[in-house]
Amino acid sequence: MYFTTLTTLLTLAASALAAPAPAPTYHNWPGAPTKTYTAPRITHTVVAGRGGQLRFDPENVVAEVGSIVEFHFLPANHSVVEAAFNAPCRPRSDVDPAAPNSFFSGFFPVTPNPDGSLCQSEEVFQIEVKDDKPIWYYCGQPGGGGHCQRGMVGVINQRFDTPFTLEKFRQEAAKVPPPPGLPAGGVRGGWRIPNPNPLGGF
Ligand SMILES: *[C@@H]1O[C@H](CO)[C@@H](O)[C@H](O)[C@H]1NC(C)=O
Ligand SMILES: [Cu+2]
Repeated sequence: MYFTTLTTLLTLAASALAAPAPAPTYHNWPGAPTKTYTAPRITHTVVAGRGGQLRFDPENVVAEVGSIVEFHFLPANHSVVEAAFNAPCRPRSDVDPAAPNSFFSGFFPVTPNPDGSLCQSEEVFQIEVKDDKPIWYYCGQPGGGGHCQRGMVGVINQRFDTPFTLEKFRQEAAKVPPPPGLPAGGVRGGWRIPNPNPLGGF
């Protein structure tokens, strides 16, 4: 009896030790479904507004399928919106029926520290790279003539052997009459989560 109980306890203890750590749970914006990743992901960080400039940095990311691209936001009030290459400064969902859920991060109003130094948004926006096709995006801030029109655009997995270049995308963006289009329906197509590294310097 004693022996059986001991064996059972040891078996239970062993299985508890062997159990995989629970997958981290990422919460979306309020009311959105919770996403649980089933495997660890490589995360690529992109910073919007580094140095106070209307730029994403890096604006050209190479990311494997299944990895995460995480957007961090510095002052002023930036966003990230998915676009189609041939229609910059517009939500991709406006022009591509195959992408009704193209991503939009919402806006991230961030004010500089009292001493004027830059600080990060309290939240970040993550998207998952679902295939190896290029992902084009822009900042949807219409203020100041439109951040997209002023060159705040970027790409994930540009194909360097094609004419579809970031430079071309930026040139065409400059010709789009402001304001840039914003997706109806608010934040979507990704996860807006607490900033995992709010004190990280950028
Ligand atoms: C941020 O920009 C958006 C879009 O222009 C605007 O609706 C929102 O009021 C701005 N937020 C702040 C705090 O300025
Ligand atoms: Cu912007």
